[in-house]
Amino acid sequence: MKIELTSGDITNERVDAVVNAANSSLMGGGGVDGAIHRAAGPDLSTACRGLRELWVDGLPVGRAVATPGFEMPAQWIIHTVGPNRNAGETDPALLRSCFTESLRAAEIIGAKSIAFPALSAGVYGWDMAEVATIGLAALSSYTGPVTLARVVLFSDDALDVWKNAL
Ligand code: AR6
Repeated sequence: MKIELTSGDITNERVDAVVNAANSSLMGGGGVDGAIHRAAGPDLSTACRGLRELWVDGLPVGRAVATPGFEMPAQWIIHTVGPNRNAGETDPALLRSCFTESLRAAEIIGAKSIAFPALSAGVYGWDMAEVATIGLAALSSYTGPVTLARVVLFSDDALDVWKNAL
């Protein structure tokens, strides 16, 4: 799988699937989650409410589920819940799981290209360099059918951190 690093707004990405840095409720929030809900339009909330009928207690940390992309350029949105360091969730395996489970979700829906944000590096309080190391380790060890993973950083500083980690 090819790994690309870029900066920008992930909601503009023309890939098969965009990964959302969601929370367990799946009902939206700030950061990437807010931007994705705005860009996808109100049908996304309806779809997420439907998912909550399957995940009545919310989506667990480290798991991933897909919805359509609705009004976004991407065909799919893969919602994953990163560990919240501010709530004491400091296990790197949970963050790695977000990357690997998102790739698994991409396989299930047949997505060949996927865009990731810096999961857990915003509201959830993880250090950007640590997210980059964990994320890139997960992506570079992937051997399945997804052919492109693009990490979309929200600032040039964040992009530099990921470039250094790569
Ligand atoms: N495109 C790309 N990256 C972005 C964008 C964007 N449009 N917006 C923010 N970032 P965060 P988390 C960067 O907080 O830490 C929400 O309320 C941002 O600068 O979106 O996993 C959810 O509902 C940062 O580097 O995700 C959860 O409650 C990175 O994306 C919680 O926040 C991740 O920041 C999840 O927190």
